[in-house]
Amino acid sequence: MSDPVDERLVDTLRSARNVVALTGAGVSAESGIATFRDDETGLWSRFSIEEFGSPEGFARQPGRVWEWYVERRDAMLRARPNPAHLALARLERHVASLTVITQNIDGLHQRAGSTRVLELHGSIRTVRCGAADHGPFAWPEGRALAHCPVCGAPLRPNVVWFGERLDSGRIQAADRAAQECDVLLAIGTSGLVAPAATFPMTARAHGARLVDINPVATPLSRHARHVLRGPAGELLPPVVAAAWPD
Ligand code: BV8
Repeated sequence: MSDPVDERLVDTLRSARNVVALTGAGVSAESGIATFRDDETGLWSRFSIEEFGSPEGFARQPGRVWEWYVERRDAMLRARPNPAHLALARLERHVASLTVITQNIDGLHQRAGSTRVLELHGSIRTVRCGAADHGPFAWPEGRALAHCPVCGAPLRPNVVWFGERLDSGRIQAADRAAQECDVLLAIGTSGLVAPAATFPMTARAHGARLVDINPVATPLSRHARHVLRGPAGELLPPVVAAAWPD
């Protein structure tokens, strides 16, 4: 017998016009994709951020970083959207606007049917030159480190590493969506990485209600009006279904 849904949250969603979902690695956990900071299973508890999450690490060992992304890309291509991704795509059909601001590179929101997705940290779909502004290019065939067709430098995944600037257009669009929304759902993010972690506070500052969906509390939790403490794939779908039983 599942727990009764939170009627206050259902009312908040039903009366919302513009919604933002800020998602992190946790929204894809139930699709079998590793998060970064979960104990034991998190990527950063098994791999060094400096080696695999920074341009310096790539410059030192392009082949090892490339191989790490090829493994992660294989897992992402095998993965399927889970009920949390699908619940957001369903929610989009019932509100004036839903903007998904995601830190994830796996493309699962789009595969679930979400149409307005801002990929703050890039995407596993393409690669770009590791030395100059060449690209983006489609991911090359094979698994070996590939090289830029323009200048021959090692290719890199088209993602944003620590210390790298995010795309300014995406940041501005995310900031605007956070300022204009009535509700911001923070789903599966530890809320530790900037500038992504700033958007819930921007939304709150402009009067939005914050919803925290995560098995554990994060720095965002104390600002939340509603909390779903558990897996997003289990807790979000019943709330969306209760708001719009179509
Ligand atoms: C920039 C690449 C500026 C893609 C990643 C000191 C203080 C504050 C900030 C900084 C600082 N020093 C440096 C900074 C800035 C830095 C930063 O924020 N560092 C932090 C760590 C302190 N940020 C940057 O460098 C950014 N760039 O600021 O540029 C600039 C300006 C001018 C000129 C140059 C530069 C770039 C940040 C992007 C880094 N890229 N990845 C990839 O390979 O995937 S980081 C990585 O972290 C991913 O993108 C990931 O998405 C992101 C955040 O993590 P989460 O998504 O939240 O994932 P995490 O595992 O942490 O948490 C998962 C959560 O899910 C957990 O809470 C868990 O409980 C929950 N969960 C688990 N299962 C479920 C679940 N929830 C729901 N359901 C479940 N089933």
